[in-house]
Amino acid sequence: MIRLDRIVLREIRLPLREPFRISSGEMRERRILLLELFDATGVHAWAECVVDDAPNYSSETIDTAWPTIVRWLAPRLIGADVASHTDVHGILEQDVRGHHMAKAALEMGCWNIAAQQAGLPLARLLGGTRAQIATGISLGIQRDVATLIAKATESLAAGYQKVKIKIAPGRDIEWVAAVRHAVGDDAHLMADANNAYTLADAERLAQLDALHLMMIEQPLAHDDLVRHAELQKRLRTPLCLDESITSLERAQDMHTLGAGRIVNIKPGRVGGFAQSIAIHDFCEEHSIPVWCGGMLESGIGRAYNVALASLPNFTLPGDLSPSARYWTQDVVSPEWTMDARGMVQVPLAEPGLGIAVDEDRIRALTVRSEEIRA
Ligand code: OSB
Ligand code: MG
Repeated sequence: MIRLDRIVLREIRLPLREPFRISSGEMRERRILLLELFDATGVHAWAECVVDDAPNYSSETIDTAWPTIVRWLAPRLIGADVASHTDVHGILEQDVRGHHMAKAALEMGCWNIAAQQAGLPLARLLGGTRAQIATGISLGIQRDVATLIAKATESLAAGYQKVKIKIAPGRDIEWVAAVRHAVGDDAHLMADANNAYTLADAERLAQLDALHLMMIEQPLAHDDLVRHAELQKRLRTPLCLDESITSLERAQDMHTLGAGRIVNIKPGRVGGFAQSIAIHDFCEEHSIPVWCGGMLESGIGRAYNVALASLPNFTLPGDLSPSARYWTQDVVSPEWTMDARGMVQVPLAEPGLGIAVDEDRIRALTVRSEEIRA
């Protein structure tokens, strides 16, 4: 049983080591929303809400998630007896539309509390079976092709098992072709367009077929399925949906319509772990591979993603780069690392997240905080 008696929200700011540019915007510094959940039994959980400053990935931002948690979501949990962590999704979903990332942060924090109460590593509570996760890198849009080639080459040399190249009109076929030429036919490459195209671009996108990519991620609108289905008919390369898969039902629709053949699961985007597992299970039943996406999380959010990615149908490398790819210093210790084969270890030695949160550093980085009590 979970009974929260206090939740603390904090905003910290962490500059990215290098700007991260996607077709819909650029991030230089992350405004990170962290939550601390205090259970009446004395168990305590850090959680991360994966919103950013701007609504260019989803409609949520840190400035929508914060008041939504304070006014609408946290009051449903604080002081209430919640029989199981698996009930939290339904409690938060009831008559509150959208706000998946805000809901997910609370829900996943409750799963962490339940894991600690059960004495289980979070990965085990989720049903994870892997002890290490294959990792890919997501390369933002670079200043020129030469820089992109250099980064892709370095990434493969460092052990990354997949290189995802962000594309946009004018920075697509030629750029990806140049990388393919430089790294050879065996390297695992994919492209992510973050909604930069329309169906009118189908012929152009079909030129990517010649580059035998693992997949093309979310070429069309963030909420589209029907046009992706039309596009998939015209491409040999599998489409992978990210933004469009906001729930189990959307994953089912993708399958029914043929709108994609792979799913990028980001727990924040779908409202937390219960939906992530439901999507994972549905995809497994229908032979649709999944992988865990990222939202430039701090080491805290990364711990949740790594735990999720240990489930059996996460058969493709996740966007789970080590801390040093993003930050000069992370907020967890030890920081997340990857071995020379591109593997990240799942923390299995302790209950819960299994990593130490650097609370002093978080306090020092906090630019605003708010406490909600019963
Ligand atoms: O589309 O997957 C995306 C980051 C922010 C918003 C959207 C996306 C991304 C990434 C980053 O690709 C992946 C990572 O966290 O390394
Ligand atoms: Mg994406």
